[in-house]
Amino acid sequence: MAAMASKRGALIVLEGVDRAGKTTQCKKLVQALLQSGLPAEMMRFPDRSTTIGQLISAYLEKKSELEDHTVHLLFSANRWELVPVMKKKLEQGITLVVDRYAFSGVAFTSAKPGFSLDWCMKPDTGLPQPDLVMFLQLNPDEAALRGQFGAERYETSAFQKAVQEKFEQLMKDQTVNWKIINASQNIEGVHDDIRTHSLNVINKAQTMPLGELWK
Ligand code: ADP
Ligand code: 2DT
Repeated sequence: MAAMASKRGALIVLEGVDRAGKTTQCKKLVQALLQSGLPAEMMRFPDRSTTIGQLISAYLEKKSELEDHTVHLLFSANRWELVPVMKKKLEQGITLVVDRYAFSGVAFTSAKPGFSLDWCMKPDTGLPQPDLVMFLQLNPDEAALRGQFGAERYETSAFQKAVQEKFEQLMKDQTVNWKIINASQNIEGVHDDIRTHSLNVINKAQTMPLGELWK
């Protein structure tokens, strides 16, 4: 195949605890980019539409039980199975806006007893490196004002607190381009911050090769 002259899209990830506004902001960002004439698509992990995703979905809905290491590896496999599609879209110049990624994978499993951060990071090592990871920071009291916890697995205040601590550990890693976003602003305020960081990184990514996560 002939070398593509076009510039690649950026890989942009939104992370944060439950109800921080990730889904709301991913949608708004994609809309804003499209309106500026920049090709963009949203993705989310877990992607519950695949065969692996359906196993994960049943587990999260508490319709099935899976051993903790096993489900961790399934979440990771669910990312790896989408890598060919992701790379193709990025090469086509499409910016991907992703609702959760390997950071949720590590934060949630390592919040369980007996799991080290190190072990949890291994299966996702080498995934496409995000050009930008925005962490939507929101304290639990404010999150509570946005609605009750749902009925899915992990949706308890004690577990979410442990997850938040693991995210804080992950954010010390300087090999990842973390930006902390104040998610307690109104929806437009959060969006303005996210859009500014994203436009910046979309520009820079055009001339940089896609990296490998945690490598
Ligand atoms: P997440 O994907 O992080 O769980 P959502 O985007 O689904 O969060 O938002 C959770 C709830 O909070 C939704 O009802 C949404 O409308 C509301 N919400 C999102 N962002 C804000 C905000 N900045 N201020 C107030 N409420 C918000
Ligand atoms: P939502 O579909 O509401 O985002 O919930 N999770 C997610 C993991 O435990 N490991 C992962 O790798 C990922 C991506 C976070 C999904 C739930 O699954 C958790 C909440």
